[in-house]
Amino acid sequence: MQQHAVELLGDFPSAEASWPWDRRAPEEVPRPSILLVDDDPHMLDVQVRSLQSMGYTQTTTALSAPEALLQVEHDPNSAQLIICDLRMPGMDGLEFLQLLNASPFRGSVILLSGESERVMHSVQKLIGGQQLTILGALTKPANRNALRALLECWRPRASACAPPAERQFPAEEVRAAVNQQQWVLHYQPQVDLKSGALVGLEALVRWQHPQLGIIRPDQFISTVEDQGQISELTDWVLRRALQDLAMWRGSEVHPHVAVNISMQSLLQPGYWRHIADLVREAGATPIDVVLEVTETRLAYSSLAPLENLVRLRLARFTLSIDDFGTGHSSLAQLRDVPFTELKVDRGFVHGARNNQIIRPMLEGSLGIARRLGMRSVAEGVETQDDWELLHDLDCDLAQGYFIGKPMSADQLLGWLVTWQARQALLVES
Ligand code: G
Ligand code: G
Ligand code: MN
Repeated sequence: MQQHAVELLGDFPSAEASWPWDRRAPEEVPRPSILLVDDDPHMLDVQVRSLQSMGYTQTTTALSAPEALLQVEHDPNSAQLIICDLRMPGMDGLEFLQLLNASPFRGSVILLSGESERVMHSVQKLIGGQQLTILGALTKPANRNALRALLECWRPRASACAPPAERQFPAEEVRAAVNQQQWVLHYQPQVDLKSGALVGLEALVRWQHPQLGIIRPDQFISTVEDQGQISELTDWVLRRALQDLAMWRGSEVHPHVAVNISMQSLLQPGYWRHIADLVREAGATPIDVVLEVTETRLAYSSLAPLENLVRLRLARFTLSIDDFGTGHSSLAQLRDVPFTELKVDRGFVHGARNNQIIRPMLEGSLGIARRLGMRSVAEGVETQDDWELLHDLDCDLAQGYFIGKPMSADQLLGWLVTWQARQALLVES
C-alpha cells in the first residue's frame, strides 16, 4: 500500500531551466543504461522485466554491493543510473553509496527499498549533493508510475547543471561594491492562491559585478554582514524598491514590496525609526512594505532586535518570519515576536503533495499561521501540483518558479501579461 515517491531533497536543475513544465513526449525521453543492485534474485527479475516493459532495455544486475562496485570500478561508464536496495547482507546500501561517491562513477541513483521513507530521506541527505545525483527514492514494491516519473527525470551528466560553487568574494571587493552601490534589484511575484492576483513582490538584490556580471546574494551577503555594511545595502534596496513601487502605482497594480532585513541591522537600537523615516521619505506607508526576517546567525543576546520588531509592528509594518521551519526560524521565534506573516521555507513546499514526510510539516505550519491569525506564504512553488495542494490547504500567497522567477523591474509588465492569461486557467480549474 505504501507506494509513495520520496521527492528529491535538492533542487532539480531542469525545474529552473525551463518553463512551462510540460511532460516531454515519450520518444524524447533519454534512456539511461541501468544497473540494478538487490540481494533478492526474484526482486531483480521483476525489476528488470518491469523496466523492459517501460522501454529501458539496457540493464545489468548485481546481487550484492561489492559485486556492483566491482562492475563500476571495472568500467565507470557501464551504467548511467543505479537502482539500489538499502538493506543488504554484508555491505548495506548506505556504505555502497558512500563508496560509490568516492569511486569514478558520476551517474545517478534511485533508491528502491523496503525501508521507511524517513530512513530513505536521511540517506538522500547523507549522500546527495556530492558526486552522485540522487533522483529520488521509492518504497518497495515500486509503483510503476512513480518509477517511470523518476526515470524520466534522468538526464545525461553533460547537461546536468553543476551545483554553483559556494564561493564568497574577497572582503575588499565586496566593500567596493557596497561603496559604489553596484547593485541591481530583481523582483519575484507573490500571488493570491484563490484569485491568482498579484499581491506582492519580494525584492532580491544582485551584485552587478563589473567583470563577472550578475552575482547571487548567497555569494556576498554574509561578507557584507561581516563588514558591518548590511544596513547600507538594505537602505539601498528599500529606497530602490519604493521608487519602483511608486512608478508601478501609476498602472493598475498595487503590490506591496517585501524586503529582507538582516539581524545585524535589528541589533542596532533605534533601527526601527530609521526604517520608518526612510519609508516616509520615499512617500510610501508601512502597509506597502513587508519586512522579512530570518535569524541566521545570532541568538537573542540582546533585546534590541525584539524591541525593533515590536516598534516596527506598532508602526504597522508587516513582519514576516522567513524560511519558517529551518534553522532558527522556529516556534520560539514565532512565540516571542509579533510576526504577522509566516513564510514556509521551500524545503516544506515543493513536492509536498506526494511526500509523506514534509506534507504534515507544511500542513502543520499553515495550521499554526491560521490559528495565530497570520498571513501564510509558501515559497518554492515550482509545479501545478504544489499550487493545487496549497490552494486546497488554504494557504494565502504563493511564490516560486511556477508563478515567476526573480526578474528585473522592466520584465515585470511582460510577466504580468503572461501570468494573467495563465491565472484565468488556473483559477477556473
Ligand atoms: O535570490 P536568491 O535570489 O538567490 O536570494 C537568496 C537569499 O539572499 C534570499 O533568501 C535572501 O535571504 C537573501 N537576500 C536577497 N536579497 C537580500 C537583501 O536585500 N538583504 C538581505 N539581508 N538578504 C537578501
Ligand atoms: O528570501 P529567500 O530565502 O526566500 O529567497 C528566495 C530565494 O529562493 C532566491 O534565491 C530565489 O532565487 C529562490 N527561489 C525562488 N523561487 C524558487 C523556487 O520556486 N524554487 C527554488 N528552488 N528556489 C526558488
Ligand atoms: Mn526572503
